[in-house]
Amino acid sequence: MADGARAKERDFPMKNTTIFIFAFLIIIAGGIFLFTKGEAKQDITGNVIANNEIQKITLGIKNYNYYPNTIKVKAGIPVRINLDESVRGCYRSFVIRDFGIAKRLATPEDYVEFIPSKKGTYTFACSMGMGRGKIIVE
Ligand SMILES: [Cu+2]
Repeated sequence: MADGARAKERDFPMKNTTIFIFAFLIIIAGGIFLFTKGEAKQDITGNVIANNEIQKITLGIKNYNYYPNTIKVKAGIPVRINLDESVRGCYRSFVIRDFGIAKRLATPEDYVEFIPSKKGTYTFACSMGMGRGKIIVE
């Protein structure tokens, strides 16, 4: 019986290896999925950091638009916006017309900065207007 089992193993050595590799890849894929999901969550909750010196906002891309696409900031405190690595192409050309901002943010480290002096609702967009959102200054 033991010989029979060993013979079976020898007949299908590739099959076992293939199954192992598949299982391994599925685990890796699952890990990457959870990891990137976790990152996206951080962007949502940790978006605006107002320490009375600067309000930092990181925008990503979701459903072909900036995410979040409505942001709230406090008037009179500088706002710094950068775009994470999910933002590509013309979405990296960032425009806030009301504050005279039009800049290509080539990397996630690049940013635009301005002081939202007046309360109100303003529009931000990419240079072609495909992606757009609102900045509510309170
Ligand atoms: Cu665009």
